[in-house]
Amino acid sequence: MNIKNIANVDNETAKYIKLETERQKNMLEMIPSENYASKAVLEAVGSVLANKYSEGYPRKRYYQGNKYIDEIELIAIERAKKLFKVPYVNVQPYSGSPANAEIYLALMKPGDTLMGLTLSYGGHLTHGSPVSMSGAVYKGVLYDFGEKGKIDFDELEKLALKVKPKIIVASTTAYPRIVDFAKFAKVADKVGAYLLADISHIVGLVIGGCHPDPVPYAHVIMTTTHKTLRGPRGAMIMVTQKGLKKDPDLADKIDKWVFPGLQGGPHDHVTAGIAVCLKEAGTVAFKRYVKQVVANCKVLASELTYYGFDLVSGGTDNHLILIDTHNKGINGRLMAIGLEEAGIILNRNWVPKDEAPPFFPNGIRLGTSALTSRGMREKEMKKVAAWIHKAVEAMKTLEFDYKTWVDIAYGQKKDPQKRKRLDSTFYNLISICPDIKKTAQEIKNFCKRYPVPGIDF
Ligand code: DSN
Repeated sequence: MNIKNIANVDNETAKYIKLETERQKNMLEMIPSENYASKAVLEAVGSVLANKYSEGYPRKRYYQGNKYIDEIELIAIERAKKLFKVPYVNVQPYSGSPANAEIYLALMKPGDTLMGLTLSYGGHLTHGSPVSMSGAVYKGVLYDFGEKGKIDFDELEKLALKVKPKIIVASTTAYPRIVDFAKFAKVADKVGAYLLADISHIVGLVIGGCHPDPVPYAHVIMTTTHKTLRGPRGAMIMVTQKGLKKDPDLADKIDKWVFPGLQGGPHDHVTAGIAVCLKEAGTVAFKRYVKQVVANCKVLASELTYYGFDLVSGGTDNHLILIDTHNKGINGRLMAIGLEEAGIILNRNWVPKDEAPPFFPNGIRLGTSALTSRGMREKEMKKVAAWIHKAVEAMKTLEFDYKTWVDIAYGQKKDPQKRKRLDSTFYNLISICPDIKKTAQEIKNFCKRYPVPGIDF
C-alpha cells in the first residue's frame, strides 16, 4: 500500500503500518473471522467520505451536503437487497456487536429472554452471555449440543418451550458444521419467538451457495461485512418477508434503534466499502472463491486428522476447524503462541466441555478464508497442515513443563506471577527452537508466491 503521505507526517505510525503489511504478507493468516479486503474496498474506506456526517437515512438526513452520500448508501442497500433477496436492509451498524444490540433493543424489553449458543460450543458473547449486555440486560438462556457435536433440536425445543424466548439466535462463531435454519425456524415458530440468524461467519458461503440460506426461515438476519464477505469492518441488518409478516413495523423499529437509538452518524466511508464488496460478491469469481474456501477447509481437516489432531465434531462443513488440543498435551494458548512464532496465525478457543478459564482454553480455531483469497488451493492446504504438525511436534520437544503451566494457570496452584515467569520461559524456548525457526523461514518463502489482495508486492 502506498503510505508515503503518512510517512511524511507521522513516521512512527507509518513504521508500524509497514511492519503490519509485511506481517500480513509473510505469515499464514488463518483466523476464520479475518480476510483480505480488495484494493477497491480499501480505497473506499480510505476515501474523503470519512470526512462527512450523515445522521439519519438517505433523503432524511439531519445535516446538509449529503446528496452523494445518499446515493452511495442507497447503492449499498439495493445491492444487499438483490443479493440476499430481502425487502429491507440497514447498512449503518458499526459492527456485529452493536448490530445485535440494535436488534435486541428493537424486539425485546429489558428482562425478556433470549436463547443463544453457549460460548464454549461455538456461540458468541452477544448471544446471551452474562458478560455482555445481551446477557446483562436480557435473560440469556444458553443452549449447547450433545455428544454428537451437533445441535440436538429435540433438546432445543424442550428448552424453548420451558423458557419461552422472545428471540432465538441461530448463529455460531466457532462451529464447523452447517447451521440448520429450517430446524431452528420450526422451534422458533412453535414458541412464537423471533428467529435471528447471525450469519457473520458464513455470509460468503450463503451467497456462494455453499451453506443453506436463512432467508426463508429467519425473521431478522445480521451479518458483519469483513469476514467471508471480504468487505470493510462493518455490519448489516436485514429483515425478511417472514419478519415483516410477523411484524410489519419491524424494519422501522430497527432503523430507529440503529439511529438514533444506539448510534450517531454512519461511517460513510465504510458504507462505500460495503457497496463495493457487495458488487464483488455478486460475481461468478466470488462464488468460485467460496467454493474453494470450503474445499480447502475439508482437505485441511482431513490432513490434520491424519496428523492426529482431534477435530471438534470430527471435521468441517464450512470455512473453519476447531481443534481440541488436549490430546497433544499443549494448552491452546501456548499452541497458538508457538504457531505464531512458526508463521501461522490462528486463535485459541474454548472447546465443548472445556474445563479451562476463557484466557487459557484448550482449543485452537483456524480457517481457510484468507489463505484462499491469496490463491491457495488443496495442495497448499496439505503443506499448511504439515507445517502445523511439524511446529506442534517441535513444541513437544521443548524443555518445558506444560503440565505445571496448566496447574498454575488454572489448576489448584493458581499463581499469576509464577505463570508469567513460565510464560517467559516458553517464549524464550520457542524463539530459539530450530525447527520453529526453520518452519517460519519456509513459510515466509512460500508466502512470496501468493500475493495478498490489497497489498502491492
Ligand atoms: N471476533 C469475531 C470472531 O473472531 O469470530 C466475532 O465477533
